[in-house]
Amino acid sequence: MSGVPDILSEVAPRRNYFLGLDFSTQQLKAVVVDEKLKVLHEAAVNFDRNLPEYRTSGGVKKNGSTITAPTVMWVKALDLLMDQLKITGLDFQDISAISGAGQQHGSVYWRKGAEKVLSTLDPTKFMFLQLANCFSVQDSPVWMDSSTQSYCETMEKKLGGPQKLADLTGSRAYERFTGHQIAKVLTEKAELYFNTEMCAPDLKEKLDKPVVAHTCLGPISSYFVERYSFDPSCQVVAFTGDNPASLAGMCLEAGDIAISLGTSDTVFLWLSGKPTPSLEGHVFCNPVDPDAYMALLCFKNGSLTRERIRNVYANRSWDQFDALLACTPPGNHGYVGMFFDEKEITPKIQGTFRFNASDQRINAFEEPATEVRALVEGQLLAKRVHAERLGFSTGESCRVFVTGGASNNKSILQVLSDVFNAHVYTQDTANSTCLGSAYRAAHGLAVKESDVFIPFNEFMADRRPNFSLLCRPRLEAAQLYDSMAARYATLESSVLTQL
Ligand code: XUL
Repeated sequence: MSGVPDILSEVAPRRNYFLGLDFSTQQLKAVVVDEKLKVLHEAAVNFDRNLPEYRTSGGVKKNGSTITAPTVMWVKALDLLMDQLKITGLDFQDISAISGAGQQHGSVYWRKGAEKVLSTLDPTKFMFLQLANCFSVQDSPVWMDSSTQSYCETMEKKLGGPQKLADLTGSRAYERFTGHQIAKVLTEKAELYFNTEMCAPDLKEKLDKPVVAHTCLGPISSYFVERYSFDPSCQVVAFTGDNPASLAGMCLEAGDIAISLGTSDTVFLWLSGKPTPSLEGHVFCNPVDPDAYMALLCFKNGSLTRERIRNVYANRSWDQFDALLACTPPGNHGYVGMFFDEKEITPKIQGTFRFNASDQRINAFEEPATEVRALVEGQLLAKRVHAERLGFSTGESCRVFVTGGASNNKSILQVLSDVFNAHVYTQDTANSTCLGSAYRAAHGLAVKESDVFIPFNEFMADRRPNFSLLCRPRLEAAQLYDSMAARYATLESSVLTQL
């Protein structure tokens, strides 16, 4: 009827948005993207700053080599994050699918009866209040923990040695991996283990079948529908680890290498074909392609060590840190440093090791600038040396993609470009883990709706974020780092053999 407003046609149509979550060590982040995968909303909850009642430092609690985080803190962070997203103006009804990622290897121990509580959550109340008593172990071991060495040795022995274990699982035994953490709970706190709902015996029956990474697991729970007005059909795509999500967020192609400069520094590659796990690094499932894998190297001493050296030698200022780096030449007059504040993962060493130009170990460098350059060069040479052992070759045709907190520090990136003799790129949005989660949500839903697998890079082709060239390698410096990489490898082996 003309002249009479049609109320129904004025109701805004549901948009096709995707939500990505990232439970990192220090904060919980969210990003919402539209159909073209452009970022619309972002939110973050920092554990130390926004949840001081849990008394974490850098999101964790340290007690010697035992490093944990209060499990319920993560739940409270999710409660706060959802409220923050609402304040940004997001209409949750527009979200078609969600996926997410988390720091890898952190384990959550659900107390007996938790499943029932989870399935009957009251949408008028915060989740953290309802789940407060649902964890048999209150503090979750996280990836920084290195307290399980004896359990690692036992497992390697039982399964026929480290290489056998790597052949079976993609990695030799590492302290932070969940199996050893669970074995520690069983041995040292048996009553907590037996009060946990989802653990052995009969584990196989208790767990759902593993699924390929892009699977839609089902619609979002009624708690979120009723509390935040999600559409009941909103799909949840299987979550993954932070590094795999970052691989998706950077849309890596064969031959590229990604370097994430964050709490931990990680180096990762897309692996096609049959993987050959070795005693160094890890082979993980690929987060977007069921026929491929990814290789990963994890360096525990990343940004926290850079920040410590900045605080001590550069007056807590990145500008001063950069100035000190700039006033020393590539090669640092032959001085080399290795700074492993925490027990390192690649390789397994702790301590600080400084060398002069004659490869002699010294206690200190004379100048703060020498310390700063030794740190930056040492960290980046280690990445090159260990990536080459995984089969990676440097060279002008290779592209290095950087992400993570330090990826906007131009002076560190120039050293990276020279050490790898490669062009260094970054994406317009540095937040690749969160973004990768949102992309995985969109991709997972697209595959479900089309009923055939769509290769991820094809799906992303006209949607991937722009990336820009940050640094070009400088010929002279790159040549110098070729020989320095070999020298660094020899010095590292000498440190390891002296342990
Ligand atoms: C990888 C690893 C770290 C964490 C950081 O194996 O332990 O990169 O995932 O959150």
